[in-house]
Amino acid sequence: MADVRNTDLAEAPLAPAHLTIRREDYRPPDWLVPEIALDFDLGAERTRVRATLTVKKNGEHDRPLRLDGDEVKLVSVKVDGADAAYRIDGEQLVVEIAGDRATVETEVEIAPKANTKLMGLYASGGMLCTQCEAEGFRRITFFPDRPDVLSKYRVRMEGDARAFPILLSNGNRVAQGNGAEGRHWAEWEDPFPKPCYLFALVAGDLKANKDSFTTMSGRKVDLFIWVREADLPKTAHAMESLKLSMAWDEKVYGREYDLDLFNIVAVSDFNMGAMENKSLNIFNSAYVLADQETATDADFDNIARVVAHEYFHNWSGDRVTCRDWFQLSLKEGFTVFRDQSFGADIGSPAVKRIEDVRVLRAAQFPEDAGPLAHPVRPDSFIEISNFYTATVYNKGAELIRMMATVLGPEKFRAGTDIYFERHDGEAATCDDFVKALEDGSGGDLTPFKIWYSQAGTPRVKARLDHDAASRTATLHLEQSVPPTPGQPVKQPMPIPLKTALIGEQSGSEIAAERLLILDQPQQSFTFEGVDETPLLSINRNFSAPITVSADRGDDELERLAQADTDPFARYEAMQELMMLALVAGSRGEAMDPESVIRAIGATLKSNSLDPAFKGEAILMPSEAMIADRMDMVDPDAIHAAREGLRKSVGSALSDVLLFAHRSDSVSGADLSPQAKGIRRLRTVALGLLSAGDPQGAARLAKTQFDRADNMTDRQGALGVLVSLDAPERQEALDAFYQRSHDDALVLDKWFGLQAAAQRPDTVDQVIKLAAHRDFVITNPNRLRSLVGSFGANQWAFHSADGRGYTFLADMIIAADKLNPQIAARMVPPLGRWKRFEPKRAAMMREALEQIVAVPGLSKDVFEQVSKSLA
Ligand code: 0A1
Ligand code: ZN
Repeated sequence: MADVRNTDLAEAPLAPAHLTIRREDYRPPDWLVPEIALDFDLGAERTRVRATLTVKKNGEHDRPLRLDGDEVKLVSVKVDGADAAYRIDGEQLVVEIAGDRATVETEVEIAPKANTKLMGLYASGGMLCTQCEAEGFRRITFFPDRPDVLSKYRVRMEGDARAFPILLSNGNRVAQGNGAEGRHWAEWEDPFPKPCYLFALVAGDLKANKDSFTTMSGRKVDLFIWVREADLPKTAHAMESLKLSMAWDEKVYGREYDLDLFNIVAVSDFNMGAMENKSLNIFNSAYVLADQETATDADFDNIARVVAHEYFHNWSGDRVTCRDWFQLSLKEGFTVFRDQSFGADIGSPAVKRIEDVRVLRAAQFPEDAGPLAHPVRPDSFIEISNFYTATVYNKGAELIRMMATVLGPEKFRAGTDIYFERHDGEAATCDDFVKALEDGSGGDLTPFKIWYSQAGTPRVKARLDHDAASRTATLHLEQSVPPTPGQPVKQPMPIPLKTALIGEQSGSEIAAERLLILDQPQQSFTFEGVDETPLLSINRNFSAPITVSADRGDDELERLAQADTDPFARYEAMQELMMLALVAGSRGEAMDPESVIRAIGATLKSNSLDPAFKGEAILMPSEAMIADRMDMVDPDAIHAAREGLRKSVGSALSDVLLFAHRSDSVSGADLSPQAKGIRRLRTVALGLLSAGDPQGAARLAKTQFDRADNMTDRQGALGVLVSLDAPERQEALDAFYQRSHDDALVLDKWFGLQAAAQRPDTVDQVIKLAAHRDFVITNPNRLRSLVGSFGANQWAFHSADGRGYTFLADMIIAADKLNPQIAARMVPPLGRWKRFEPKRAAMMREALEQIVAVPGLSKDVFEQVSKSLA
């Protein structure tokens, strides 16, 4: 890992003790650890860990061995079997080694049950499990905790056979046996050298859904999904997703699984979605467990996505890992791109692209426009956990997608083949990845590297001039990249824009799609043979992660919403049409809803569009997305404008909306894209109906709720009801609670839906819910479902009296004492204060100041809050 220095005062004015780590300070490790043997004496209260490290000097130097530790109690240190001289320097154990090689043995004690950070070895629902990425291994034993130290692991664990009948680690089980007094043990060996962040151990009373997969070279792989016995029936979808993923990676990337065993374990307390530990993936139970009664279609899709993501990491992450944490997007951006492509291949590519872009716009664009903006490959950090961001993951995926678009599928595949072969067993960099793509394709990708280093979302202005006399149309493009923290001046970037022209009358493609590369501040492109008035279809399929302002009026957008030959561009025209009205309304200007009403009506009535697409296209941009278009955000004005437009649409189109809501009844067991699309459209239609006729819609929603044979319809109905003032609201909430209060994942939905309600009293409800007996602050899913959903509910969170801010600040302070990583993830809604009207801005700032004044604040929260105040 890079050297550490005192925090630069200019960057973080309030930094007392927290250190900034810089990419430019990277140095290779002084000592390598080719082998490690771990011996665990397991107990929830106390676990003893003996580690035997074979260490080897790396290069010529006389520096001691430095091992990282965090909250581990040191019992003893030996070098080559003898008591050794050592010292503790901060959190490191420093051992002088005489020669070039040695065997270093340490013994430590850790306390899994007291580990509320959920990093390292911790207890969850009676089982013990680990989470080591990014720097959790140092909470288990002393070790050079950095991703470029790769070791072969041999792990022995022993514990009570009744409490922990199942003992798992990475690789293969090589021995097991019974010990004294009801204890038993197992030994595991992983033949693949790996960085310590990929180490995993699980001990608990678990049962497996067992299956197998035969790889392309004919090897049979045993597959296990480990859960509590009662949850076994909910593992079928995860297992199917796993087998599909294994086959897909063989077919699309030529990547075969490399061991005879693959384990997935579900745990209910987990900081993130899941973790790709070599052959022992550990999952947040939310991304494993699903059945028709408890999971929505979106939950099923998310399970497939996360199972695929973790599985794909076996190559993009485990076999080829990262040299240092600044290279995180090397594995994450690429793996997200891979899981997105998988999702497109197993469902509808157009709808999948729309969903992925919606996530990017909702999560990454605001990040890139705010105080926490950072490049895909960051230059510095205080706490690496804060950099598992939408920028590193989703913008990183867009960057890979742009390079894949420019190269085309065959050349891209030739490049990834070289990447995997060249760097197998290594810790690589983002530059290595680009070089492999270049060597595989023969192309020059140097210009695209700026996407790794320059933060901020590029803006492109587009103007199309048609000259009927010369039958040409000229597209004038201009790009700019806004300043971001630490990057006041920006360079032009290469922006691949898939572009076509659509005939205003004919509605057909009058100039076929071209891939334009905008790489200058200003550039023009000419289309020949343009006889008809052309309409501009630009950034088709969202070929670049940018914003476009194309100066297209309502008529043009309405026409494109019906006629564009690219489904994404068609969706985009629809969204832009709504956005124009919403922005005008939010500014207090007159809002003419007629073109929106006509366009939504035409979309709903179209015979050629599938229901899933319709559901996406008519979904109104969120209040947060409208806010992104405003110079100064007034949440009340935005809310009023959006509700106003929803009401106009809901009233004017009640017939077609009722038809979309009523029609095509499908079985809840049917998970085909068609059935999912019908359910999606049904609830989107219900939402619009509720704006036009709240009482009538409350009755419809209650009927949908009562009759639902699946969670999608039930949650969809409740999601509409929670924002209404009708007796059906409370009835449905109570009924939902009754059905679900012993199912944690379903109860999360109950909390989340109420926190997302569009009501003036949501802030009061949320404060009450935080005192509810089922609210558990130590469980990340529950905390996210209440506090995360509330922070994303713009109108409620920004309640004019500032109580939303005080509530969030109190929650962050309370959560920080238990789980800093999760607490830090709740900071961003407060951080956007500069964009809000002055009264709210002042209160948001005050809330941030209140947090940063807390003594003993974690570096996780400190980093996010101090950067937000800067
Ligand atoms: N590598 C995982 C994400 C992950 C990162 C940190 C964690 O620590 C709590 C857990 C998971 C992934 O991309 O899926
Ligand atoms: Zn990942």
